Amino acid sequence: MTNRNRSREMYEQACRLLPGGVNSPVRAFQAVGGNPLFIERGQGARVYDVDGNAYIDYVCSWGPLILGHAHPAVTAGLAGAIAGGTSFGAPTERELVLAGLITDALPSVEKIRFVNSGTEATMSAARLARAFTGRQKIIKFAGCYHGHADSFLVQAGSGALTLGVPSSPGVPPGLSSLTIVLPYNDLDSVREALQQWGSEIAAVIVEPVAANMGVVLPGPGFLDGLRQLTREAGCLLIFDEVITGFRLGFGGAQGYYGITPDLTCLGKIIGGGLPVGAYGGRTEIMKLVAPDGPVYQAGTLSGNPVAMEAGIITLNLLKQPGIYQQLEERGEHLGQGLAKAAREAGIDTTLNRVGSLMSLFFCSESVTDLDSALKSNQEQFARYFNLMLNEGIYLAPSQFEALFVSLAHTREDLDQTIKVAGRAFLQMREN
Ligand code: KE4
Repeated sequence: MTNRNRSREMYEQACRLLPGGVNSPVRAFQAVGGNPLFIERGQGARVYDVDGNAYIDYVCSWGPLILGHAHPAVTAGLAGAIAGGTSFGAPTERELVLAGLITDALPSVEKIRFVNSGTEATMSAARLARAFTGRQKIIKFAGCYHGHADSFLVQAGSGALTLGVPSSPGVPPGLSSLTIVLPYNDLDSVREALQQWGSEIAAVIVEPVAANMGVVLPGPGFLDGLRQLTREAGCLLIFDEVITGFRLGFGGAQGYYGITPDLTCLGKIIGGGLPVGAYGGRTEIMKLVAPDGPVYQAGTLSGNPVAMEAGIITLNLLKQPGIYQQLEERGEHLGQGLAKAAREAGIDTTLNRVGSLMSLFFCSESVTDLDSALKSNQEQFARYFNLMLNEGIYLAPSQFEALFVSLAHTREDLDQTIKVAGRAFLQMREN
């Protein structure tokens, strides 16, 4: 058993100062038991906890660290940026550079606004869609997470087509009733909802590859169908690409699947590990955003030059030829290895993967929506998580999160991970 005494001591102190001892709930290990690790530093594919233990890291800060930790170009670039000051509350050239990289990569994004998180991006996109259409209702999908803005902390009401109810205290029922929650991959439910509420729907927001119920891929025709149905209904299609943006390819999920959304929300990778979010779309819509137009949205640190620098360096490296082929090869090797190891140990698993983004569910059926994801054996996942952690493999501490592979993960790292997983599955079979 690895020594984690300092993490434990720090967590006890943290719990006196921070709700749940963390600054974001999923970090608290509540789904897998035990105390969270306190991380001292990261380097490449590894993180090191305050007790000096090393782990091959597949959380990658929940997606941003696609280059791995402390990439030399990023740390050098940040040192240079910081030397000139950290924030001015005024336009800087770095905002133009990152905006140019993103708008060149995503043709559907003619104009973009930087914010500080994915939550701000989706919250602002929803406000903008409501202003542009003059409508109030939003359709989202069960199991998709779009950050913690009130309009999205909503769960399906009694029936799929009923109006949403708050999924958190503090969210006004009056607001949540403007959100309709439908099953992911269920185009018929979208068709019915648009028939029932079409003239009131401002937007449909979707994770083009869902990654917050575990990874769930869009079924054949799902995204195309959303594009067509929203166009017919006169509402906007919002792609929440906070995770998929620059993860699936340099053109994001919209490039990978060939769909043109009306608005795109970004985060994570575009900040290279620093706090950056963004929303964007065609000029016809974005021109409504203040100060061009009347839709208010603002932020003290929006477009922060140091954060911009991290994003610029990261995207410039991702733009190099062959990068996404390398990520695909790594993802395929790891995914196939994990699935094979589970199969050989007689443990039922389902692997959902696209590129370097994947989830291993502990169930035998396919996972295509939240209901099927919830059939996964969460106790088995918790046992798997801890067996892996004790052998130096750091996975996301929840069945309903994703596994991220970075460019820093070597073949040896992946093979070591597969070997440890094989031992874990055998132990799971024994008891
Ligand atoms: P942030 O506000 O956390 O930057 O982004 C919210 C968000 C929006 N859209 C999607 C598709 C997202 O996945 C997220 C945030 N992702 C979670 C991980 N599943 C962040 C981890 C956390 O909440 O601590």
